[in-house]
Amino acid sequence: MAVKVFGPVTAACAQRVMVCLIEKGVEFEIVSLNLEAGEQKHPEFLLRQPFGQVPAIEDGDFRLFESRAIIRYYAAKYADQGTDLLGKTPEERAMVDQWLEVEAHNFNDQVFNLVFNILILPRMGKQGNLMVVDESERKLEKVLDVYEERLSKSKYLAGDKFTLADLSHLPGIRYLVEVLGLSHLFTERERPFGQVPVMED
Ligand SMILES: N[C@@H](CCC(=O)N[C@@H](CS)C(=O)NCC(=O)O)C(=O)O
Repeated sequence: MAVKVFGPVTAACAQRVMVCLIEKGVEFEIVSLNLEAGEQKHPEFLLRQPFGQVPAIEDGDFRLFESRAIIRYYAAKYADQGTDLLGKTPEERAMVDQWLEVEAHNFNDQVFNLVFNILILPRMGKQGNLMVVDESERKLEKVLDVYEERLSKSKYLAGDKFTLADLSHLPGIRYLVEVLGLSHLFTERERPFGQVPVMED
């Protein structure tokens, strides 16, 4: 039975889950929610995700929310299928976890501020805060400095193989480059983080 992924295909957090399922060769179907209409806050969806956000998955009787918990689950459940996204030894796995945490707390926070102020607020007829945009871009540059240093020593973030750590960045990078037009954040760097494929729509 195909895994159900709740969330519009355009939502970055849902894309994190979809790209992982694609890498693992797991069949899935999208149950699309209209976020602008607030469907994620409807009582029946709150039973799946009590904070009223996407994504959530349903896999037979099993339900899970939080995109990074979901990708860790599928990388472990299908460890021997598709791309190995976790690493084999405890040390390799710990490196993947380390860079996944960096993505969640250092990278994603700034991407969220940029998307919110440049895209979402104007869509709601409100003005984005340019000071927050400037500050977030500066903070993001510093995170990317760390990545650039790291990528001068290893091919991918967690080592010499593409893992969940890289995969988890793909939706955010796509938003920065394709939606917000901030490709200079990457292209002006010596190592533009460009060994990682950017997900197609
Ligand atoms: N930590 C959560 C964050 C989920 C999240 O922020 N989802 C956004 C879409 S990317 C959402 O549902 N936004 C609508 C809302 O918050 O009402 C995860 O990674 O699953």
